Amino acid sequence: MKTVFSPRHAGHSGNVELDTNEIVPAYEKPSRAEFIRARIEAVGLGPIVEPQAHGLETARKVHDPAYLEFLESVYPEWLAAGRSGTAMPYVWPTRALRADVVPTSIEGKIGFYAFDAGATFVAGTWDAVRSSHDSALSAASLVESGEPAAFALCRPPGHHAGSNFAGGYCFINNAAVAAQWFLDQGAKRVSILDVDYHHGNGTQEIFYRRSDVQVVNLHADPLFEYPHFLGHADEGGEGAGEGFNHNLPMARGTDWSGWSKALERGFKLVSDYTPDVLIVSLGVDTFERDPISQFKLVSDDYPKIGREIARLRLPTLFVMEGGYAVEEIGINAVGVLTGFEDR
Ligand code: OKP
Ligand code: ZN
Repeated sequence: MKTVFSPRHAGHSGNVELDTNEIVPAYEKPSRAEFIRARIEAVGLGPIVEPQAHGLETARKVHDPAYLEFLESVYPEWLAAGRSGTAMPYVWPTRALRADVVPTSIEGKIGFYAFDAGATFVAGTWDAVRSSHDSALSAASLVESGEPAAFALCRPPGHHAGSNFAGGYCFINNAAVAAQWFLDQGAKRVSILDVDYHHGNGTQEIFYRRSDVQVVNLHADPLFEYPHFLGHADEGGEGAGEGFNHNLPMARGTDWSGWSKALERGFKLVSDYTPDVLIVSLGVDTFERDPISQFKLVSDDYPKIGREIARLRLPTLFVMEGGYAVEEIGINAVGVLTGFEDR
């Protein structure tokens, strides 16, 4: 299968994150994408092409246009306010604060449009975010034009980004924009299967009241794991979206035997929905040696995931999300793709 990948991801680098009680280099770093690219070349998965430039029209249907303008302007405004280095928020409009008035100061705005301190900005962030979004849409076009599958090697990832907030290393929700784009091309139903270790709270929020995009999430139980405040099994959608959101939270230490059972349940939900297209939010932080995660999948499990996904016989767009064990991220992510192609 073809991979769509932009070297412009690398501008989103050198940023730091708040980890428990110290500021550390961000786990979501450029080498992640480079290891995946190198592995694609090593196994000969297929051509790697650069994305076409896309406008933000489709993104504006799943994100608040004011939020997208904020993403573009935040770093210049951060500098103009006399600050330097990584821009990150430190105050959020949570319960009992006003979430309906956008502050004019940069420190107010950056908290207003985020749910955590994990989506941080440096000078090259917006360009990298745009390129990641473009990769998702260009890979979606390949599927739309008849390729059985395509891989959007997106960086930064997207599944924690919601209609008007960043967080968890995510800015634009690449999978959500691709889903909207397929609908705009005439698809009636799109399924998003999110196999990242973390719950895709942004994807869930964006489609929670809609029936045209089914969201199936396999993840660590938010009772013990990030993002902590969404992803429980009783979140089934609302209004027109009722019955179209499915959460399959799992315990700490889950290995293939438990995880694959959840995957089977997810497949049943997807095939009962009879989507026109499947989007896989592909995170490989379920890996046993992932530095920030607590599941126990091994490298041999990833081709099995791909093989199982192929059995759904759906046009499939893979969109890269998380995975932080950089030495193995290529083996594991590309393992899913070669398994899908049964090689
Ligand atoms: C992004 B994706 C702090 C841990 C929180 C945030 C994880 C974001 C994961 N000590 N880190 O879903 O892979
Ligand atoms: Zn993750």
